[in-house]
Amino acid sequence: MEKILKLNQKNLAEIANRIPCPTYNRSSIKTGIVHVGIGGFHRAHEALYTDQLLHDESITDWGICGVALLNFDTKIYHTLKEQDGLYTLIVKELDGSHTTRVIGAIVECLYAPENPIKVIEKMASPEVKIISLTITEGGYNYNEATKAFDFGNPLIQHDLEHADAPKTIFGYLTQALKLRKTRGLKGCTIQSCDNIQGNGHMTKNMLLSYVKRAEPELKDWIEAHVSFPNAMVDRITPATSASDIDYLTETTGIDDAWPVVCEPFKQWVIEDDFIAGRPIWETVGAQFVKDVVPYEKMKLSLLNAGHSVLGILGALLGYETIDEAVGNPNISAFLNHYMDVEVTPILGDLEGVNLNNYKQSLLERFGNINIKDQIDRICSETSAKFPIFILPTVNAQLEKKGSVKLAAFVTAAWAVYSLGKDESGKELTIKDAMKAALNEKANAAIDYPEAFLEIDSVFGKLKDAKVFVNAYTSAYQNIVNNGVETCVKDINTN
Ligand code: CS2
Repeated sequence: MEKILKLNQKNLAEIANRIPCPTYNRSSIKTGIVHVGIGGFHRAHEALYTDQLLHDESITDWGICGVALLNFDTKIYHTLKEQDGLYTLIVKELDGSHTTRVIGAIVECLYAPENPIKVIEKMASPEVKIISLTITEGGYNYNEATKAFDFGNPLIQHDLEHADAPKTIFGYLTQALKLRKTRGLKGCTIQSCDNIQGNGHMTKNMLLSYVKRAEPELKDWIEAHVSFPNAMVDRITPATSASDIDYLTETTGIDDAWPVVCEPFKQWVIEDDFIAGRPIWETVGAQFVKDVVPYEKMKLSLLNAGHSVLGILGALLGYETIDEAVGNPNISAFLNHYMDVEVTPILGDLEGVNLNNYKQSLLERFGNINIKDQIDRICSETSAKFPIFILPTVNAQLEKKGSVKLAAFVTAAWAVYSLGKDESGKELTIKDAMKAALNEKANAAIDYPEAFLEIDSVFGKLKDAKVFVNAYTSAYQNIVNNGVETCVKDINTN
């Protein structure tokens, strides 16, 4: 066994004898991007693209400052800090092999709860041209029922009262942009990398709603000096497991406290709207397009919704990983059915995209047995995901009087799932900011299935759509009486 080397800048030259490492001089890279949310996805996606770019020696302006925004992110912050921003990316190929490399694009790290002013100053720094975000679907503080920014959120109330010590992204961005304005500095780009339809528009709308209340005179400046490109981001990035960490140490002798694991596929389609300039990410595989909306729609309603379908049905059947769920032919047939019958008709023609190939490739990606993507991860925060991944399809189908039967079935399965047990009676681990409300309504649904649809912040006006409610109610009774697998077989053959 080779000597164990702790991953950090000091050991990098020696580690480079074992696996590929950054060959650029990290200490000469300036920070051009502040990224908020340094979980696995960012590190498998934007940070990787940027790392590849930085290998071109002429590019020295686009290092990343990773910001951990929440108390919850303490561990990842300290890990990255100790490792000088370095981490290993382990790509789990379809044939079972692994491609492993060290990523060096995160050249600084900050922990917001410890020093909010430092984060605000960094975001306002003239060399920073882009503030990018992976703050999760729920992080945008959008309420599906009111279709507006949720001022009822206590953290938002806190930010309105404590401008210098914010807790949410809205408080941070507002203060940083205010500094830029008062100092006569240029604006910047705020780039969402979250799974939301029109994520740039959403970011802008939510930020401006907050600004109108917190700093009304800043609004016009933001409109004129800040851009918010939409983007579609894609790479399946499961949570890192203890065995991934052991695997790395055993096969390479590298001790990395938090490597990132991901699938080989990656995609990033971005609107070219960067007011203060941008890295030439297109040279390392990103696509810049005029209109990203169709790509987002396709990805959210097929990949992300497909994940939720497999996750919810799979959880009830006692599966732990997505490949197990899609490996059940009845479940994969149901998913195919959902994609073909309910999603495809609302997508229309996507220029340059072969939808059949895309759907086929999704099944292969979901089926990657080396990824072991956790159903717990997929089902986490479904209350924030459902309105984005599934509801738009349902609403569009309702509008054109198309089929909503399969989506209604998944919704009913989610109601049953929210009772907290799989079909064999085993406890489910539910991670959801709305867990208590979901559970309460799920219990009420035992006698009156529609009760679950009364959660307006998730379902909007769906409870008023008779066709959906009927399909949902009969699916609910069916699942309770016969179990998911029998129902799914039935649906597939009818
Ligand atoms: C997943 C996504 O969280 C989820 O439910 O669908 O994290 C998905 O793996 C990524 O969006 C893939 O790009």
